[in-house]
Amino acid sequence: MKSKLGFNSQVIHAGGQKDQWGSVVTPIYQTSTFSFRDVEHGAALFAGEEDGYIYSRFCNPTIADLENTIAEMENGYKAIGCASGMAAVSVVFTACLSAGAHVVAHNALYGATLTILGTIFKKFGVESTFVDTTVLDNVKNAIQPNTKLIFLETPANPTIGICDIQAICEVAKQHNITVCVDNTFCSPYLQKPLDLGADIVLHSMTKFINGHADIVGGIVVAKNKEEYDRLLPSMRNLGFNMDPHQAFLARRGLKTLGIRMERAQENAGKIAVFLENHPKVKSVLYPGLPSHPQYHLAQRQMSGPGAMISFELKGGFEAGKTMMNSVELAVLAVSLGGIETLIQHPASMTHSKLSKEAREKAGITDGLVRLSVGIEEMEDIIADLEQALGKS
Ligand code: LCS
Repeated sequence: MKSKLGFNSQVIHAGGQKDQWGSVVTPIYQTSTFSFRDVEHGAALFAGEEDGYIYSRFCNPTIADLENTIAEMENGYKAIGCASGMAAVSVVFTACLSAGAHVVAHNALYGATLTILGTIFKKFGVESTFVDTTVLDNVKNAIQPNTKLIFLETPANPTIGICDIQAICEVAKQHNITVCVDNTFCSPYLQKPLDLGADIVLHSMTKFINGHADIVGGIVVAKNKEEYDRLLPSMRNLGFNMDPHQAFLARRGLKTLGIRMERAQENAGKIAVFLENHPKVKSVLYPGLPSHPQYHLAQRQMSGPGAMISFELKGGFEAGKTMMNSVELAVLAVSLGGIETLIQHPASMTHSKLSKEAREKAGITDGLVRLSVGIEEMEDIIADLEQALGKS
């Protein structure tokens, strides 16, 4: 029955941990450890011969509820809850890479993902090639005999570039390369990378999945048992685990993902058109606009264009700065995917740790402004942007 349910029914009823009281909502199991009935029971749990909980760094019923739900929403085998989106990224990198390995990654990933590949993982002997993975030939040309991982973000942060997941996975399979897709901008409501051939999908749950800007969290979903068994020890042994309270809030936020995304997306579609027609705006990047470079791919690959917009003003950075300082309803803050509209400047904020050259190569110009559209009244968001643009 459950597999036939629509998204909003599934996201509410999936997962769950039955307890002796019949709690409708999985409670917060605020415990670091779980008692064993006897030595034999403890040994059986450690040997994996019996299901159960041992220690909250390994797993916990509240976290398991969230993991099981997201694995189901992504059509994956199992999921691994993590302390943050960056912990999820780190689980993937530490599990899939070792000294001498090579990564092909999109050149417009979230700033910290680019930074750790270029610094921390480089220090441990991992080489990375950053290319515009929205062009399939760039991916093909970047592959080396030691390439172990292709890492994509689609739509990418903050250029909203869209990669052809299916085509890239077909190329990767020919070379026995793992493909991981950071699905943060879409959430499983709009895109299911595992169905398109990816091996691993991850999210910063800080964004759309939780949706209320009150936690930081991440999750990795494996397509099969083999992939899960490869990923799990990184989370457990390196201590990238979630906290049960954080998992509870993420699970609660997840229940309304579909209706939040529908509303934010509806707002974003109208705001993108408003921006594109505004005389002070030079360009708008939004997958729902026919002017988006991968508009047709977005229509094929995603079930909707989402709620993230990037744009540039004709007056460049100075005009964008005045605009961001003038908004009254929208909040000048990093992060995204919450119920409130957020505006930020990637070159000086989320992507400031990259060199100017790396930013320019990736299309992150100094004038680019990123808008995460919330679920407020669309007219109020537009009125706010209108008055702020009037000052810029
Ligand atoms: N992946 C993507 C696509 C992200 O946008 C972020 C964070 C992460 C991973 C890391 O997730 P976290 O550890 O923060 O949960 N993106 C941010 C942004 O654009 N502004 O602030 C954080």
